[in-house]
Amino acid sequence: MVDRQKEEYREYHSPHSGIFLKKDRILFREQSQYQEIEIFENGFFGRVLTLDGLVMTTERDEFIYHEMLVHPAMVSHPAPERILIVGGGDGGTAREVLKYPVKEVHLVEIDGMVIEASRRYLPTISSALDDERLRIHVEDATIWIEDHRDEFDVVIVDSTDPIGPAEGLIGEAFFENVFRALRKDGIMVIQSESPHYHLDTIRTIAKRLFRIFPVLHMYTAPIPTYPGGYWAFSMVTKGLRIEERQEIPGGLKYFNRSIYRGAFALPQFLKEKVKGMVQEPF
Ligand code: AG3
Repeated sequence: MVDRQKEEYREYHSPHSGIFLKKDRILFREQSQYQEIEIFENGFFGRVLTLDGLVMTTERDEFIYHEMLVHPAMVSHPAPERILIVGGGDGGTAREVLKYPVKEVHLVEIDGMVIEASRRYLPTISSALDDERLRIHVEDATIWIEDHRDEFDVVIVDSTDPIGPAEGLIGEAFFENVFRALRKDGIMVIQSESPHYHLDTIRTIAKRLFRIFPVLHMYTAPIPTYPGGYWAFSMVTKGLRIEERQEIPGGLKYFNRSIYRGAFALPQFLKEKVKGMVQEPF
């Protein structure tokens, strides 16, 4: 049955297609200095966070994105102690990182209102934002990182689509600064958009990373509410070979050893697009 009473949320992924979600209840809607932030309730996906009308995360499927953004890099590092999260104001990435015995996590989010709204309306996602190992900096990460050299074991870029405020986060200057901010065995991972809708963006990200980092891997995961329901992640190192070096935390809902070994296997159309740049680690 069609429920015409409720406002419908639509996100266009192309001029011809997209996703719709019923807004059962709007909990938060505010224009920040950077973007429009909205959190609404949906009968299937639970609470949904959108930024400028794009789905960032939902209570039902956020575990796939956040686990897949964090765990492949964390388990691959020989001793992940100092971690940098770029973006990630909802706290989901920090929650996953803090499942490891890390010493210090820095979260650099440009928009403080995303953090405040998530603390208030997305408690299961933002649950770790008060952990004493976490330091939050409400700043532009592209500038913040310039003063940090040889400091981090893992850098995780949990950004919005690379248009508007997040554009600089796929820039070569930023990637160079990340290279310098990483310690010897350092790993960076960056969410890299949809193989179905953003294949050219994926190639651009790969090209820029490949110019700077000697090792580039890519992996994918199915995320129902993102464009195409299918998402890419790029992972780079300064030469470190990827292998399982940390124990996988208990209680995860998506990531496990088989996913770790299988996720880097790319479908042919994506593999061809990043040929000569991306290697499969296993
Ligand atoms: N960051 C990636 C979301 C991109 C979704 N894009 C879109 N809906 N067009 C999510 C941040 C969650 N911590």
